[in-house]
Amino acid sequence: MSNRHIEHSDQTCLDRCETVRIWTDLRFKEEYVSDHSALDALDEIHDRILWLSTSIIHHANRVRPNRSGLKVGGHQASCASIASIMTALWFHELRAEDRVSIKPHAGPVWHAINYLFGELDDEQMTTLREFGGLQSYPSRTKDPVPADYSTGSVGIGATAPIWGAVARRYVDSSLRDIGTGRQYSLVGDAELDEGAVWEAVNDPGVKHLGEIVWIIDLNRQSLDRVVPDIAAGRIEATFEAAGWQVITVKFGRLLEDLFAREGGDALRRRILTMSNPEYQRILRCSADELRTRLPGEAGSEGDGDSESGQALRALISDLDDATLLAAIRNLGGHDIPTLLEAFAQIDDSCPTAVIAYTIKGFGLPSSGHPQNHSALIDADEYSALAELSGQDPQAPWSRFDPDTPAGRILAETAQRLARPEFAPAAPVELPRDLERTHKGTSSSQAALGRVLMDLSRQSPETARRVVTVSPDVSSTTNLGGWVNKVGVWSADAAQNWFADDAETILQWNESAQGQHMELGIAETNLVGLLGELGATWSRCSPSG
Ligand SMILES: Cc1ncc(C[n+]2csc(CCOP(=O)(O)OP(=O)(O)O)c2C)c(N)n1
Ligand SMILES: [Mg+2]
Repeated sequence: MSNRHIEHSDQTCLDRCETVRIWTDLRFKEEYVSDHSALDALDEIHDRILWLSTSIIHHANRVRPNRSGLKVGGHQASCASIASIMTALWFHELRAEDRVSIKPHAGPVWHAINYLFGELDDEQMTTLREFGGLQSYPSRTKDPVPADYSTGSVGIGATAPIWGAVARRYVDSSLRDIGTGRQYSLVGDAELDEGAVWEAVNDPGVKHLGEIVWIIDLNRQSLDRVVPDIAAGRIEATFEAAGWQVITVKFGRLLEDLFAREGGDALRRRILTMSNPEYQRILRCSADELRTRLPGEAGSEGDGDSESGQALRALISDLDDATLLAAIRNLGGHDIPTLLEAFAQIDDSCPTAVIAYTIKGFGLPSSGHPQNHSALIDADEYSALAELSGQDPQAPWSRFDPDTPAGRILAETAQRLARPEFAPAAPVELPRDLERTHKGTSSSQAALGRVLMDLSRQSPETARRVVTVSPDVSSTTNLGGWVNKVGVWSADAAQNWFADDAETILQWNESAQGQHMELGIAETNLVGLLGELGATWSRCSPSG
């Protein structure tokens, strides 16, 4: 696709936002301008994805017969939070050779995308959490369309593509020319509380993996609460300190446009300095309440009687209710052109974290409410959403006509993302006997070291398929001989400064041809890397 997809119409942002569909708490219905531009088509695709993902969960909980009466579940608010990010990613940025790990609770968004591509049929859309049906969390083995990465345990899916990238590079440099592609993680912001995330980000080898792109859905909400701090600065600094590029997508075009007006500085300062819980609270306000709360009361943090409070009041008094409500929730993670501009800045020479500000439940009645994690819309709200989306609540599954702009983007994307058929390599013949008789007592570690050395002598072809991994215990687990023989794998070759030192027994020769991988004392990283190396047989197709 070309840049035309991020071109705006001739209208100013504000005019445009006044006329296009404004998602608020189902209290406003604005017709959106269908000017047949690609941008409008992307908006339309987003709206359909929001509708379908909400419907998948709605059907499982409120329509499908439920003999046990037990809760089925699913997370409409978590899906709504990331639907725009996934629309921008899939329908503009993603390539066939890329791989994506999707935040667990966004499974239905991904099912909706697969449905639009025609990879799922209407009946499958009614099977969320049924035995053999669509999985609530993306699965490589249990979903009808296999996910690139299985996710579910919060925090673990975020790091999997790092180890997937290492495993793919290993295969590419050592065994089979499979190229590379970006490795995306779509990460919930509360996943960053998980220690394993920082264990992986800080691994010294990771800063060399330019194919890593994390897109963080910064909705400031976890399961139970609004995260108290404005933590984005800390998150940005932590990624930067680890050698990552950081791109922050904070505001959408409507807010940016307001910031440029008289009183705009005061509005920006007010939004930037209010606490996360206060911001979430004002997302739940009517336009009238906003007109009082935004400038703030005298003596409060946002002092409405101060000069800036008055400027802010004057600015928002010029806005009609719908625009004011749209503006306060106009965060960059829901503004597709802003996201596309951010994606265009990704520098593939180092890992990237795109921090996208979003609203949990965007476009749903529970939008921004601290307790919306498991909230399900009721039948009336579903009907209202159907009306807003131009959809039929009785027949919710529908795709785009191929002759519409959205249908054409769908077809182009399906073609772009098609992956070639992949035949796994034939397994090598394993030797039955390494011709060693074990005598006496010895440790299993010593036996492992000997087996690896014997293997490299008796069956070099088999040994070429062996990769060892250690969290800083190679020498103490008797891998020294093996490491000396096969070398240490590294994305970048490094000089061995002790190669000429007579006292050095363990030779640390790093190159992309090495077969031993060394990590720091970080056992979750170890398990993640082992898992991805073990999955290369099915992942590492010639398409990358
Ligand atoms: C290891 C682990 N701990 C706890 C949970 C329970 N849990 C599920 S979702 C969630 C919060 C997720 O918040 P976030 O990642 O920000 O996603 P959001 O729904 O806000 O997009 C928690 C704690 C889990 N699934 N896995
Ligand atoms: Mg969150």
